[in-house]
Amino acid sequence: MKEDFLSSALIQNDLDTRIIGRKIHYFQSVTSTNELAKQEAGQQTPEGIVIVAGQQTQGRGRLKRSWLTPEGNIALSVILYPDISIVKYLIMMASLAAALSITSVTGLETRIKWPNDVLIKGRKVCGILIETDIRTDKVNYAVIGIGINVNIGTEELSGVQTAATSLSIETSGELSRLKVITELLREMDRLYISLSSSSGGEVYEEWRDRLVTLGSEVRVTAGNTVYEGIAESVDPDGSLLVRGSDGKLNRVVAGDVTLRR
Ligand code: BT5
Repeated sequence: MKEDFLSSALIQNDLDTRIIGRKIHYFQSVTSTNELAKQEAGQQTPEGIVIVAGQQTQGRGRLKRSWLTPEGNIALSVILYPDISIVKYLIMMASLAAALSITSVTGLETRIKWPNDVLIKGRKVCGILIETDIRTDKVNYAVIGIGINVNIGTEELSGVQTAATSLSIETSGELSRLKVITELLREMDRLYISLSSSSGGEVYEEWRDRLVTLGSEVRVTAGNTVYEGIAESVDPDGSLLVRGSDGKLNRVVAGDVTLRR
């Protein structure tokens, strides 16, 4: 299960992307690929460099939560210097690229739970953490971190509180992480180029159509506020619109969703 070999050269040789994956730095194990990418980004490393690891000892989720990355997984972070106008689309681009690439490699149906989880049959298989450094109107950098559970079993996910799965659990067999990585970087490259050359509308629509959240009864925790109701739609800026039982429409910019049905 764990002999699925990876190296910077192997990943690089399989890529025909224009921006994302210009240079690959592969490590067998790191603290957090986002942490390394942020250090590199601060030194003006060229756009599109990707830090990949097969294991993280201090993988991070949002709000200081942890992301479990045992050996056999994929953790990667991409360094970008986008225009401020497309920052809001990065989460859509990343979750869509992850969902599309997983489906293309495995044939499995994937859905997105707002804002950043990729699910297979309702279980989380991929998480995304975007960290940006923005000063007034200038983006110093954006680091897009993606974690995908690939060749790990249920026992390795037993520490996770929420419903989780991996590609090998869902396909009952070992997968090539190289294929998953190259397909993911190809999709990201395609979507990033389309974002830079268009208004982002296509990426928004494709992301919206894959959201499992819409039309469902939800409970959304945003800081100290909890919204309950029907997730009616998402705005092009990524906010979730939740209709409460009092008929009021609440706009949630960031939060955690629990699907109630
Ligand atoms: C996320 O946070 O889902 C973002 C995860 C981002 C991980 C990538 S890996 C590459 C890069 N480097 C990093 O250090 N991070 C990024 P959030 O929505 O806050 O979800 C975190 C929650 O997911 C945890 O509290 C657990 O309940 C659950 N979780 C942790 N590890 C998991 C795993 N391997 N699979 C499924 N769920 C997990």
